[in-house]
Amino acid sequence: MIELFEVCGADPKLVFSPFCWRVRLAMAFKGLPFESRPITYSDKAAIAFSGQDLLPVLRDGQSIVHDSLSIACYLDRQYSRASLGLEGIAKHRATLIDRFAHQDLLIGLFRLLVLRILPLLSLEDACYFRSKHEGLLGSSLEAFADPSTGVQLVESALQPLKAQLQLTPFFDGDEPGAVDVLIGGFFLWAWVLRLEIWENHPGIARWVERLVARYEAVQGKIHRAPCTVR
Ligand SMILES: N[C@@H](CCC(=O)N[C@@H](CS)C(=O)NCC(=O)O)C(=O)O
Repeated sequence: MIELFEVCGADPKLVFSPFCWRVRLAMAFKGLPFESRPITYSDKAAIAFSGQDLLPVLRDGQSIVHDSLSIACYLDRQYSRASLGLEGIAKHRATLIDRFAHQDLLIGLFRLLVLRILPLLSLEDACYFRSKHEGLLGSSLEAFADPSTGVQLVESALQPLKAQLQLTPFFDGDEPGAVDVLIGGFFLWAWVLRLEIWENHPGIARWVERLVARYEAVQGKIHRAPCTVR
């Protein structure tokens, strides 16, 4: 059985990392069952076997893979059914889309979500999360969590996505593929944390509903943060 080591909050059923959601979507689209191994941010011993300290990590028999895009490529190579379309030149294109998605979309969502994440962590994990991110950002999380900049960044990122979804139900056409995985992981992260910033964009809202439906049809109901997290 494929094992997915992924970030959880104090409640191990609540998994909410954008990168872990990419892998969950990839496995659901390919119809691959997996065992979730929820790990807290600071529990580095649990993934020491992977030789690095970030989640997600996939263990499939003797194969150990980290990094969401590398995991999606591994799954496509290893399991040919329901290809995500990551072979050959398509992998390079996916890498470029990944870079674009990190700009406005990821940073904008992170500004809007960061203060929702903190209360979902254990005290020890919240201290680790704060100190790591404040070091990287060079500012307090409260100063970084600037809703107007966050909304502006996300709204700008939504424009090409909206236009594309007027053409096809998924970014990759009639069926979901690598682009839906790469972008969708970020939206599922927000959806699990009850930030539905796309509520005024029906095309995006319907696409998120499709992702959730596809996922839940294979893996069962998604555990979301309590409504009080808003
Ligand atoms: N490029 C990596 C990024 C992975 C990543 O940043 N994971 C975060 C969770 S969202 C993590 O493990 N953080 C733990 C830490 O910062 O110590 C991917 O696509 O998987």
